[in-house]
Amino acid sequence: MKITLPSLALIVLIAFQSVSCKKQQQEQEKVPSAAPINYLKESTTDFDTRMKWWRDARFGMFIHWGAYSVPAGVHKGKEIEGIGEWIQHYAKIPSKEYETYTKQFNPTKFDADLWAKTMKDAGMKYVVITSKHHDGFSLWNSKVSDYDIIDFAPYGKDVLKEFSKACTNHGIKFGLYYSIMDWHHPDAQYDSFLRSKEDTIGYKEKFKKYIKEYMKPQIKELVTNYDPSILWFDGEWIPEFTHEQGQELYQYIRTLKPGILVNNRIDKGRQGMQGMNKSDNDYAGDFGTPEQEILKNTVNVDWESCMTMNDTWGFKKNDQNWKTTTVLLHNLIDVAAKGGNYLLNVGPDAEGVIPSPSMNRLKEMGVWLNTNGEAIYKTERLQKSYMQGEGIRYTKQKGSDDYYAITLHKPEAILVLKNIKPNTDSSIHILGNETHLNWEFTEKEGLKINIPQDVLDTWNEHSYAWTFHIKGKEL
Ligand code: FHN
Repeated sequence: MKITLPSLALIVLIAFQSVSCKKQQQEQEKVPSAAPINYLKESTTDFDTRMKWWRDARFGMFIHWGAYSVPAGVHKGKEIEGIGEWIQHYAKIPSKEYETYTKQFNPTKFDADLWAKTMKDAGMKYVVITSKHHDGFSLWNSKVSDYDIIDFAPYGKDVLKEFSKACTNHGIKFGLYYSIMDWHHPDAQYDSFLRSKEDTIGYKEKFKKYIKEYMKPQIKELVTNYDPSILWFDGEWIPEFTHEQGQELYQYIRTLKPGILVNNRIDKGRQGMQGMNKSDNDYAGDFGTPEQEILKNTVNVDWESCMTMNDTWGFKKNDQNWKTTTVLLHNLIDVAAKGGNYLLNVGPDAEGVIPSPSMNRLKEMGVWLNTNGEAIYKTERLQKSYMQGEGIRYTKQKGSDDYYAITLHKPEAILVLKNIKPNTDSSIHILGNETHLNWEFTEKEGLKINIPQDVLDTWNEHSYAWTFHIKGKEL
């Protein structure tokens, strides 16, 4: 081919470019990559940004579902004491025998879209579902385990994949529970009832292997394949698991997904069921986790109270001790007024059906929140006092002068509020009722709201609580 001047110039240009590219690449290789971010030392600004959606959400669903839903609290004809997902422990079932339940886990009635719509209609903004509980059975297609819903159980479909998609479709943030304690894996198998506490066979060393070769690969699968907004750890109390391992795991997870939220049970700081971290160390985890209880007072750290609707997390066919909708809503209101989140549990049965008592309560909570949600979502607690006596809670919309006084019982004809001073032009009404309520404020008596009899007469068994909306300031 005859090389003309233009093509010669082109060849020179290409040659020059390739030399400069190589030089630039050599320069870049010399630049040390940025130092890894230490997520344990996150700035307050970055932390607040990451936590914002969760703080605004206030209300989520906990789901305990797995092989334990098959026996449903009864083993060899005997009702077990205690929570249903601990049946292997309380009935002292060896793993091999327990696997007969796992082999029966075939939730043919599982309907991911119905679950997601149920949460949305209930006014729940996020969900945390058990990916693997203490029994070690994985509800997803894990490449590092055959003890999972694809390889071991007859169902053979990835419920987490279906459910995460349905949650996205309904605008529900998707979270995953993962148990550090594992009663099934040969390198773990901690169970205080089934083996002595002494490290008789080198469990501490074996558990390091379990973390490296099993737990971390599983966590990577969960974060990579299901893109959770939350990882909710549990079972951290086992003696083999250490504070250093918890800190390393937190750093590992945040490196996988920097914006993810992780609860405080990733580390060793939790003070039992009270759920908040001891103050004697810098423990990993973004929020405290009171369990089956609500903090007595307000605190300046994030927290989420998780509770059952009856007495068990995992399904028990004979547990009919359901909390009333009134109790459930009053818990939510109390938690929100104290600045916390409420994670309310359902335990679906082995067919994938959420028990109807749970469904009924969720529906009723959703109706109340549909009218009163502005007093719960995106609120903050009052600085001085979140409550007045036992029957009134206060909240405030962030960045506004919109205050809410929530009466947990039918009020009297004159409601006296002590914590808020209305703006002079404030129009006060009950959310869901357009009647303008006459009021007067004096420094001495506080705010007196007159409630006409015809309004009082609308209180009924499904009222649960009335929210008085007041534009003003905190006293
Ligand atoms: O042992 C678990 C229990 O099964 C359940 O998962 C609760 C829910 O937070 N957490 C542990 C008990 O503290």
